[in-house]
Formats: sequence, C-alpha cells, structure tokens
Amino acid sequence: MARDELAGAIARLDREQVLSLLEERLQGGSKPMEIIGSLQEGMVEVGKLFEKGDFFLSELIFCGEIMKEAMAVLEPRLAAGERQYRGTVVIGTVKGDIHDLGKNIVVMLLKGAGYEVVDLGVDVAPERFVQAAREAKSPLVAMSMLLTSAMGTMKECVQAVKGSDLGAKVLIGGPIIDEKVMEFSGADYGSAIASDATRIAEKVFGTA
Ligand code: B12
Repeated sequence: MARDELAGAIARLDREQVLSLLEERLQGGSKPMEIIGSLQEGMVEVGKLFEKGDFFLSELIFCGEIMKEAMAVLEPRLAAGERQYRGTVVIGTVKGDIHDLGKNIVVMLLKGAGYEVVDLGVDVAPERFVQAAREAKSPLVAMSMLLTSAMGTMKECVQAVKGSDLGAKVLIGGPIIDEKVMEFSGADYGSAIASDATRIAEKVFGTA
C-alpha cells in the first residue's frame, strides 16, 4: 500500500506540506477524523525516530507545534456537531504528563456531541479532578496519559475520584491503555481511541 502522504510530511516535519495536504484532503471531502488518523500515524513515526536517537526533543516540540496548527484548522469541523446540552464531562492529562494533543481532540469531539467540558489542562493532580467533578456535578471524569512514567499518578487520580463520595465514573485514555493498565488503575472505562469518549459518555449520561 502507498505510504500516506500526510503521515510522511509530518514525519519529515515539513510544515508547509502538512498544511497544504490538509487543505487538499478537506477539499477532497475527507473526514476530519480520517485526517487526524494520518497525522497520528506520522507522529508515531516521529516518536520512533526520537526513540532511536535520530530526532531530539526540539524535533518532538516542533512536531507538536505542527500538529497544533493542523488541529486549529480541523477543530471547527470536529466541533460542528449538534449543540444540544447533555451534561458536563471533566477532563485533564494526569500529573507528570504534559501531552495534550490527544486530550484536545477528545474535548472537541465531546463538545461536538453536545457535552459541556471542563478542561483542566495538563499535569493535573488527583485532588483537582475531584474538586472539578464536585463543582461541575459531573458523572464522568476523563483522564489522558501518554507516559509510562505517569502510570502511578494516573492510578492515584483514578483512585481519588473513585474513593470520593462523588460516584462519578472514570474513563482513562491514551495510546498505552490496555487491559493491564485498566486493571492496575481501577478505572471504569479505558480506550486508545478518541471517539470512544462520546460513546462512553452516552452510556454514562444515559443518552444512548
Ligand atoms: C508531540 C510529542 C511530545 C510533545 C507534546 C506536545 C503536546 N502539546 O502534547 C512534547 C515535546 C512536549 C513531548 C515531551 C515529552 N515526550 Co513526547 N511525544 C510526542 C509524540 C511525538 C506525539 C504525541 C501526540 O501528540 N500524538 C498525537 C495524538 C493525537 O495522539 P495521542 O496523544 O496518542 O491521542 C490519541 C489517542 O491516544 C487517544 N487519547 C489520548 N488521550 C485520550 C483520553 C481519552 C479519555 C480517550 C478516550 C482517548 C485518548 O485519542 C487520541 C486521538 O486518537 C509521541 C510519539 C507517539 N508515538 O505518540 C511522543 C511520546 C509520547 N513522548 C515520549 C517522551 C518520552 C517524552 C518526554 C519524556 C521526552 C523528554 N525526554 O523530555 C517528554 C515528557 C514531558 C512530560 N512531562 O509529559 C514517549 C513516551 C514513551 C512512554 N510510553 O513513556 C513517546 C511515545 C515518544 C517515544 N516513542 O519515545 N512529547
């Protein structure tokens, strides 16, 4: 199969090419989530080059900046769903982790599906998740995590919400979420796919 051109452009950190291919795809009728899939494929490649030592942190940062620009173009299209209010979801990237591009996609999808979102940002401590869920009376707290080293704090975040009197459900997400991580953390739901957030929210809010 031919290599995805957009994925290749982001892996080469070719900003101009990424932005022009993005416009081309949109004009050609591609869905925003398909385009995000290509961008993500390229970012995984960047991650591998970083692991091998071919790329340095500066390249990782630049890759993140290109993705942010691409997301700014895609955001209005992702959030253009129905706007009927369904409830509030609290979300954040767990303490020790500052990756937020995936979380931001989840935020957009939830907003597009009609949920209000309290976005706590990155490096979020356990007690902030609890406090925000209490204030927003939110039945669903979503957490993002990319770093293996943040696994311990992610568990603390999950346990803080589950151990409180809130009765809120916890959804954890990110590329390294699997059954083992689910078991370790004690979360109610887990997924490596952004669009699962709306499916799970529908279940929790009873709007399915
Ligand atoms: C860009 C990037 C950065 C940027 C982040 C910019 C930003 N604003 O987010 C910067 C430069 C800051 C960065 C820093 C670091 N990074 Co980094 N980074 C990446 C890179 C290249 C891409 C990540 C990304 O944004 N992908 C695109 C998004 C869209 O994908 P995503 O986050 O996976 O999200 C999708 C799903 O996972 C899911 N999802 C995500 N969250 C949620 C939440 C919910 C609720 C749900 C349902 C779904 C969901 O939906 C999204 C869409 O499908 C990855 C490589 C890779 N393989 O991913 C490394 C990577 C994640 N980084 C890594 C490392 C090691 C680091 C550093 C420690 C490097 C260093 N030595 O300092 C620091 C850590 C800083 C910190 N404390 O967090 C490693 C992590 C290894 C590990 N498993 O522990 C990776 C895998 C690179 C590698 N192969 O070595 N990084």
